[in-house]
Amino acid sequence: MTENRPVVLTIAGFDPSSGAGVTADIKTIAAHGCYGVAAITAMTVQSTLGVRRVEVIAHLLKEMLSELASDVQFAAVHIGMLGSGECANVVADFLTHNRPTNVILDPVLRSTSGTALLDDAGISVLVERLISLSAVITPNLSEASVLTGLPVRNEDEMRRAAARLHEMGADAVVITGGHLDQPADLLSRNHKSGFDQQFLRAERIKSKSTHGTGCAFSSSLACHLALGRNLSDAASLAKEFVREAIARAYTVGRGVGPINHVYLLETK
Ligand code: PXL
Repeated sequence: MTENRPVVLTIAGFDPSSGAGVTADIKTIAAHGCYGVAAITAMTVQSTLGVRRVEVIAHLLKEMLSELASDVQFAAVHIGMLGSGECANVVADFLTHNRPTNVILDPVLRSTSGTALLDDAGISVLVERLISLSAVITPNLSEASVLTGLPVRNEDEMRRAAARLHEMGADAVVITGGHLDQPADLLSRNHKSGFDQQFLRAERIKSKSTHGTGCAFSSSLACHLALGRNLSDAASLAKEFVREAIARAYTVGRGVGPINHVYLLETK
């Protein structure tokens, strides 16, 4: 007997340490019982000690996306590191022509170590095209600030930034506030009757294994939507997934290590 599983596409960069990027996303997607396919935007040279170099590979991205789209139906699409304005436009064209459902945009701008992962032209494409082509966008505090031009340092400012992102075309926004003194994510939705905003709260876990938490949150969210859950449940479950993946991490490398993306598959 054949069984169908939701196919989740991730469009992102390659991180050789597999804490972030497409290889990390594929682990997350598999752990959620979905089938992961990937299109790569850029190669990075990095380890747990930091990002050394980034090389964008836009010329193959368009072909990878159209080959996959000609073959499989995506239950969700996750967008992570885009690298350049050229890649961002390729992705925007792909979304415009194929109109996939459950598009989750994680507007990755910098690595934890501070390396730029998107150029200024790419930021313009996020603002002018990709935000309004996505079902949910998942900026962290500094990404929300760059996209809106507003300060985003506390819960009130998160509410204001989310409202601005709705005005800029975002249907739903999760601003991840893991770096706040009291960590809290804001889920904000734009309904005809107005904005609906709720904070998702959890205690911070002290850990050296936090590389890739943003990618894991947005990929997990994509999977839960692909599996048919509503956005509010999907956001809570994705938050829980990241929390457990941090709590169940083990040491890899000498720097900021990866979370344990596959803890759901481990019995012990
Ligand atoms: O965490 C952001 C991120 C996303 N994608 C890739 C990365 C990083 C951070 O290093 O390398 C490929």
